[in-house]
Parts: sequence; C-alpha cells; structure tokens
Amino acid sequence: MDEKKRIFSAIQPTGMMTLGNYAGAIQNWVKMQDEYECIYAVADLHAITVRQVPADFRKNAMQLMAILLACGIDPDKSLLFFQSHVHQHAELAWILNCYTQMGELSRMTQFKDKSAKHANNINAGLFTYPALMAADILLYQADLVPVGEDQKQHLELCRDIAGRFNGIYGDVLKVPEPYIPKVGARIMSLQNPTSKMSKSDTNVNGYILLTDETDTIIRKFKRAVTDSDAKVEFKEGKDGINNLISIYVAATGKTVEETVKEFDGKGYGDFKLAVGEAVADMLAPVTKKYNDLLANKDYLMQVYTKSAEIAEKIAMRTMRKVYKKIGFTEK
Ligand code: ATP
Ligand code: LTN
Repeated sequence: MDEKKRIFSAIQPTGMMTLGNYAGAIQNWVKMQDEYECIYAVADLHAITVRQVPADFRKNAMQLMAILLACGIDPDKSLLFFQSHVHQHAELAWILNCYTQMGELSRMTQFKDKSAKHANNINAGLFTYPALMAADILLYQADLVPVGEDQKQHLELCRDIAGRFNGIYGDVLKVPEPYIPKVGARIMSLQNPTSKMSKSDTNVNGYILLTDETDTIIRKFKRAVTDSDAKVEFKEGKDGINNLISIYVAATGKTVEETVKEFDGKGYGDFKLAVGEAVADMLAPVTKKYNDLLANKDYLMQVYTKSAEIAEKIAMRTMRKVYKKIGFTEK
C-alpha cells in the first residue's frame, strides 16, 4: 500500500479564531484527515513576536486547542499539539536562520504589515518569523501545507530555504507544496472588504469569531459594507458582495453560480440575512462542542501531551540528520 502523504500546518493563538481562519485553513485541515497523515500545531512560539499578556496568552492557547477539536480535528487520526512543547522547532529555526538571507526576510509583506502595526516593537523574531515557520514544516518532512492565501509568500521562502540547504548537504529536507483552498482562501473584513478578515482588527464588526452568538453573527452581516448596485453577482470591483458570496459558498457548499441564481432579483437585505443564517447554522454545533471541551481540561491535556510525544520522535529523526550533515561533533 502507498504511504499516506504528510501534512503540516499551524495557527497562532493570538485570539479566538475568525471565520477567515476557519474557511481559509481549518475547514481544509479537517477535510484532509482521512486522506493524509496530518500534523497540526498551535503556533505559540510565533505568537510572541507580538507582545502577549501571560494570563491571556495561556487562555487563548487552550481555547484554540479546544476550538480546533470542536471544528473536527480528530486526535485519533491527527496530531495536535503546542509548538513550544516540541523544542526541536526552536532548534531547527536557529539553524535555518543561518541559511536565510536578510534580503529575503525583508521582502515579506507580513513583516512589513506587522512592523507598521507594532511600530514600537519591531523585534528580531518578527523579522525571522518565516525561518521558524520553515522549521515547523521541514522538521516533519511534510509534503503539503494547507494555508490561506496570505501565507503563500512564507511558504515560497520555506521552499527556497529547503532547496538551498539540500543544495549544500544533499537531500535532507523534503521541499513542501502549498495547498491553498479554491474557496475561502481570503475572507475579507465585513467592514473593509479590501483588507483580510483578521482577529486583530480594531473594528469588531469586521470579523466573525467562531464563538459569536447567532444574533451577533446576523447583526454583523446586516451591517456588512456592500455597494449601491443592489445586484448579487460576482464581479470585479464588488468587493463586499464578492466576499459575502465566498462566505456563503464556504458555509453552504453551494457554488458561486448556484448562489448568484438563488438571489437573482432579491435585494442585499435578503442576501445578507441568508449569509448570516448560513454561517450561524454552520457554527452552532462547533460552539456547543467547544464549550463542552473547554470544561474538560484533562481530556485536552491528554490530547496535546500524547501528540507532542509522537511529534517529537519524528522531529528528532530530522534533527539528527541535519546535525550530522552540517558537521556538528557527535555526542
Ligand atoms: P492575526 O490577525 O493575528 O495576524 P490571523 O487571523 O491572520 O492572525 P493566523 O494564525 O496568522 O491568523 O492564520 C491561521 C491560518 O488562517 C493561516 O493558514 C492563514 O492563512 C489563515 N487565514 C488567516 N486570515 C484569513 C482570511 N482572512 N481568509 C482566509 N484565510 C485566512
Ligand atoms: N504563520 C502562520 C502560522 C504558522 C504556520 C506554520 C502555517 C506557523 N507555522 C507552519 C503553516 C505551516 C500563519 O498562519 N500566520
């Protein structure tokens, strides 16, 4: 029998997951579990590139663990752990830093965006963030990396770093492929549909959190920014409506064509309400499961501890190879 291909992906515990994270990444994580060997992490090491308040940080990380399981990550099929629990991530990141150029890092749009946003804390970690991300992936010799569109550039860099390392030392690291969904790859803010929906947005009406109540979800969709044509169609320049169509497609599984046909002749009011209801219906069972899981800390601990142990074994194999190839003296 063919060996299953391996997936790695991660998400930062910087706050509750948004509909953007869900449609752009996590829906795929869940779908891929049967076909692939999946390794998923809560990227807590990445999160400290932005200042975190310890108590909130700890809470966010555990909440993210619970919501990932509530979304359908199945610990019987996949690994799910905290990045900081497998110390090889930080170790390989250091090494890869030495095979990454300053010029490459300074071209990363996420670095430019985040350093503009956190102008008083442009730390070196924010700059070398992609080397840690490359370490996450290469440590497990992953074949595929499911992410939203915004992470494509980091993934390209990861491939370049792996290629460069292999160019010097032979075939040590598997060069991974990105896996970006056709639907939902970039969910935009409901208030400013030209920028991505982000949990760190200062306007709460711009994003939907996975834990938002049904009324809140409907209210936020009712307020969503659209245009003045009053025609539900997918067309350049209609950013607000295009975004709502993408969300509807992600929530219902219908196609763009089916959606446009369904709302032919109907107003934006009806459409916004339908999108809100579809999203609320999709999220209601997730929220319920999330609350149950969060009340069961022992179970969560069992999941992430066991996963980290298995992950560490895989990580150690790569590290041994890397150390040997580089020429470090053996212990
Ligand atoms: P922050 O707002 O703190 O920068 P974020 O919401 O962008 O965080 P991440 O943890 O950086 O979340 O990303 C987790 C995953 O979600 C990544 O695969 C990313 O590509 C995807 N993602 C994030 N935002 C969106 C979005 N608006 N649309 C689609 N996918 C997204
Ligand atoms: N940078 C990613 C989170 C992340 C990640 C990874 C994604 C950290 N390590 C490895 C894929 C593979 C983000 O979503 N902002």
